Amino acid sequence: MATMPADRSPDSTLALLRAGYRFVGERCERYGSDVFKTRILLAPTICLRGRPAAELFYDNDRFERATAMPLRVQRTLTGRGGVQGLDGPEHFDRKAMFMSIMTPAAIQRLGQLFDDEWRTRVAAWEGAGPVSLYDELGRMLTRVVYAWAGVPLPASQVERRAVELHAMIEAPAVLGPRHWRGRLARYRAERRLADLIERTRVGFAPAPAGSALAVIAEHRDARGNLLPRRIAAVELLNVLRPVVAVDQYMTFAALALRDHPAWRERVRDDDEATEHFVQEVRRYYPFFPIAAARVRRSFDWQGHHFPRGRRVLLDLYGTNHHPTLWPQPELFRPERFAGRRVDPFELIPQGGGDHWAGHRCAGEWITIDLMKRAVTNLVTTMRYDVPVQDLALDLHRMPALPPLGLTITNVRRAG
Ligand code: HEM
Ligand code: MYR
Repeated sequence: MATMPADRSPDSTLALLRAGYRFVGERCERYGSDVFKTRILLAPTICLRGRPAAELFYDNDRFERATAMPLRVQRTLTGRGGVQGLDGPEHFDRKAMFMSIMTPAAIQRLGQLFDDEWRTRVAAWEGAGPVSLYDELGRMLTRVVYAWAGVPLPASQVERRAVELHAMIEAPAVLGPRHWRGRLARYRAERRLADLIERTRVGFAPAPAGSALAVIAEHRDARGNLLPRRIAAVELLNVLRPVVAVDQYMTFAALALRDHPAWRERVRDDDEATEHFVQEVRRYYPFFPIAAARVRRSFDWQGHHFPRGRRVLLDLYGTNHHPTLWPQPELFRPERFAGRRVDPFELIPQGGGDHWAGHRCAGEWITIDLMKRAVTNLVTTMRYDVPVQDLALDLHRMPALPPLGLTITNVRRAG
């Protein structure tokens, strides 16, 4: 058996929170290995990155998810009892519920709502002074996803709901008030949405057929049971929250357009170039850092032993920046996707493997579609300036964003 390189420190939880997106990658480079062991949350943990590692990690015979996600992540970002922590047939059934919402027609409807929203907002931005793109996109996506999902949202509540969903996204990997704001936001949102599920079930809050609210409220498991209403609320939040999180990728796309202005022309009227641009944004910019699982049955891999129950972390960011998969990974080069088959274990910002059989993100197609629309809208519907501001990404912070969320000025309608 080969000796697995080991982090020396008695516990690396704080080092992970401090190092952020580069935690696994830095150590892999130091040890000359894409596998090493460390201690996180006071327990032995194996960290992995790279294509073979991703293929291993998404093998359901070897890994399971129950109890894999740290509680602080469940209490803020994902909730408890939802699809992320299920295994086997239970996972397959719940995941099918999500995938049934993601039809091409439904994705198109969401995209159309977003384009309509964009047109309205550009008119409001014109002549209105500086615009914080990230904040605007957050409110726009909140309006759009609530409407799409069939969840009522009075205009006066949009700002509050956007803040609430952002609080959940910003909380899992920080200590202090920002973490507690995320917990409180989740507690309140789950209570409110559990009530809505109940009212939908008894017919007081009818949901449009095929909407996320209808599908989740009416879903029956293999035994014919409805989901407990609190869990239905967790799953509804698993649609609302991440659609709003796409604001972050859209902001990164706007940042990339500023830094690579030649691409403004290349993506214009060119769907393939837009797709390559969006894929490179998902590869290059930091978002979901790592996925977590536990060893289901002991096994050996590449000469290393993986004991039953061991927590394993797959470095998503590090795999998207792996030098053998992505030549010059630290350069933003959308053309790297020209003629390249997108392999399910190489480009994994939203997880790897199969959408139905495994835990790969249910919203990946929505994400790509919405990002493409944002890029097209940025280059065709308006002109704007990006004033001098601090746009440095802080890879130590999870999630990472430019500190003020990208201010644009002097917006003029075009096209
Ligand atoms: C799972 C990332 C958008 C719904 C995941 C996973 C990642 C991820 C890394 C977990 C993969 C794993 O555990 O192996 C992202 C990112 C997004 C995004 C970076 C960009 C904003 C979305 C959207 C939706 C969505 C738009 C829904 C409309 C889900 C669901 C799961 C999931 C339901 C759980 C899947 C399962 O456990 O089987 N996402 N996601 N996500 N995502 Fe996303
Ligand atoms: C979503 O809302 O599900 C999609 C985007 C969430 C991004 C969150 C980024 C920071 C998460 C750190 C979690 C560490 C997991 C082990």
